[in-house]
Amino acid sequence: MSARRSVVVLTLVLLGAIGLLPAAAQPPVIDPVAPVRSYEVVAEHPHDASAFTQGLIFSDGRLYEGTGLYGSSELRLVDLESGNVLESHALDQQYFGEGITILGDRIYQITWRSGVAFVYDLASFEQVGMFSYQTDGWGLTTDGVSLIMSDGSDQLFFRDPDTFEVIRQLSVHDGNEPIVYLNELEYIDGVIWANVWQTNYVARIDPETGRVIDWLDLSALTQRAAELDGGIDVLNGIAWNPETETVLVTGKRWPVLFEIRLAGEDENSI
Ligand SMILES: [Ca+2]
Repeated sequence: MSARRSVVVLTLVLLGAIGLLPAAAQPPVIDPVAPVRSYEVVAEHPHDASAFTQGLIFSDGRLYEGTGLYGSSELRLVDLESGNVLESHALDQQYFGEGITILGDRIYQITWRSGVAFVYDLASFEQVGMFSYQTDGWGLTTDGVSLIMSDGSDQLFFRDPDTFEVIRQLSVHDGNEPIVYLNELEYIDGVIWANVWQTNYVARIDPETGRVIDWLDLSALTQRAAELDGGIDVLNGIAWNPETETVLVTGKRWPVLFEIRLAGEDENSI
């Protein structure tokens, strides 16, 4: 090894050691301890294949989507049947949009690395508030009382919707194994659903203990989306439709949004 190359290697090692380099680009390997639940696909809906989906929520018969990337991050109202964008609010290009959720007449949207959460009026998409926080922002949902946020680690943060203060923190684990890269979230009938970034797995998490109750392996959906469009990115986006008791799932740049239902037992029981 030349002296110059040694310096480069040493520099990279030092940068890696102090956390300035991204973690190895290997997707996390999920080796489920908890059972893997089966599901059925109820319907396929069109989805904007240019949308870098980061947040998804269905409320009062309406589908809302948060998209990411610098310069193309938006909050959207989307027509489920056609996939058309009905309304949108663009974020300033310095913000990379992430998870969204609705509580009362407010929509909350977090950002990836800006430490900023936006609050909008649900009906008008007009910004009515703003909060700051210290971590990355990845996914967001609500149990109807607190906001629940992921930051790419194994931690979920329960936050006061009026102040954004952390009320409680939850360590997510399957058996004894911490589950990192928790991404898009959805609170469904007392269970937190979470995409695990760069995998096809969705963890269903007990909000009291952080234990993974069971898993969904959505590889078949990713495969189907890839058949329709070779340019897709990862699975991301979970929304609950309480009227049909179905779950809407999609991914970043997926041309399709799937409507699924847990199979094998009543989805209200865990
Ligand atoms: Ca969601």
